[in-house]
Amino acid sequence: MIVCDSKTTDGRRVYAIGDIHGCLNEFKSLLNLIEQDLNTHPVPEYKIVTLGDYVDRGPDSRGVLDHLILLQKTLPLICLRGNHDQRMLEFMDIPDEVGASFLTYGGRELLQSYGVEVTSAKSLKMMSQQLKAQVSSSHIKFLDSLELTHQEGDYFFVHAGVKPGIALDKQTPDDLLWIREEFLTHQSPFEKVIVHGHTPRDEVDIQPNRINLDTYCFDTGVLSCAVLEGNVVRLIQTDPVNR
Ligand SMILES: [Mn+2]
Repeated sequence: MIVCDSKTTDGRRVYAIGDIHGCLNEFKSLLNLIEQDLNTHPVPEYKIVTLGDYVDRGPDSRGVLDHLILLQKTLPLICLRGNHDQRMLEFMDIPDEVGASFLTYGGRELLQSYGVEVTSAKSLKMMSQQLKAQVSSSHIKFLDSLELTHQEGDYFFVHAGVKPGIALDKQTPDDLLWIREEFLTHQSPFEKVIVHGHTPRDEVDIQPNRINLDTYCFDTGVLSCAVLEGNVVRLIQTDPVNR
């Protein structure tokens, strides 16, 4: 438990979840831990914010999207957009512009989760068309609906980060989805504490001006959640697995 200067609105708790990347089992385990936490520490109002990158790399991108769509019907869930979620949409529209790097950055596993076979004999365009044929309209609608940012009290939630020196409401989608070093090395305060993922680290990284919740779940099995309430930050994480 860490006590800090930043606060959520009184009586309100936020569970912020890092990059899931197709790890449906870990996501379900984490949701169980959150449910247990809500039972042991009841609160008048709470929200769950997922920080984007639902697809690619891990084994079940399709299952993660199905589960998020289901949960949105019953939980106070806010799903933000990650660069990989955006890439998935782009790959279905403009595969040649996205390029073959799509496959090496986890797209291979994404395609396989939708039953699309990846072989060197197939063009990107062909795989793109086969993916489109398999992806249900509810998944497209979900991906289209993802917001770039969310705010609660003194916290600003976003997938990658923000560009230093630019007001939070003037950031470009490109920076919000992709920024790394310029944001991560920035030491001074931002307008709010930035809660983000995108750049994986061995441990949750809690700095005075930002909190990084991406802990390589697709590789380590550790999916991380920050529980923000009043001026306290707690962590909930799934156990590591051997892959
Ligand atoms: Mn990312």
